[in-house]
Amino acid sequence: MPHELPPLPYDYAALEPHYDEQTVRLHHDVHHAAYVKGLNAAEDKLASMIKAGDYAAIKPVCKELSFHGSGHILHSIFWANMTPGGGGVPEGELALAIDGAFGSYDAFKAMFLAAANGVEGSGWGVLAYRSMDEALVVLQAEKHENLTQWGVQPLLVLDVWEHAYYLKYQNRRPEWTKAFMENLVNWKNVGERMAAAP
Ligand code: MN3
Repeated sequence: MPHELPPLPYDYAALEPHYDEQTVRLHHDVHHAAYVKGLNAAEDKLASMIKAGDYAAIKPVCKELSFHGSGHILHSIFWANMTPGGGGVPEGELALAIDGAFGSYDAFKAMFLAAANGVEGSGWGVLAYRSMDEALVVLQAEKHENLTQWGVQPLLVLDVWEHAYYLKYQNRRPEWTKAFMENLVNWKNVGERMAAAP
């Protein structure tokens, strides 16, 4: 089954003024769509290789699978991680887990923003749940797939590719990441992801 671009869970302009309509439209309809297309193309190539029994092109196809597949997964989480009127602080089990892992929400927020702001080039700030030791971890992702750990479930992902913020925030990445944390995060969605994490 080919992968499909998930519809936005809100209108294009719903995250204004913190996330502008033009960027959301381009980011979802063009950039995210390209990762879906790239993932489908990579899977088509895999199917052709299996059919032909010829794996000479396996290396670039594995790279495309990793890059486009991770891009599709992270963007799908990213849209759901935001909501109009979002921000504030987490509640319930998620709040307890964050306090347990990082000491306090403020300490987590400072670390998450530092990680996102410090990504070298294009990438993501990521809060993930690691089932091996039931831990919350903050990670940076370069591109979509580099610097991760095996076996973690992304809960909160913050896109810091320039395509995610440049039209509105230009080179001021920390303004974008602060606006995301303080005005856009859907903590209910993040908590549901933790509860559902294997
Ligand atoms: Mn993006």
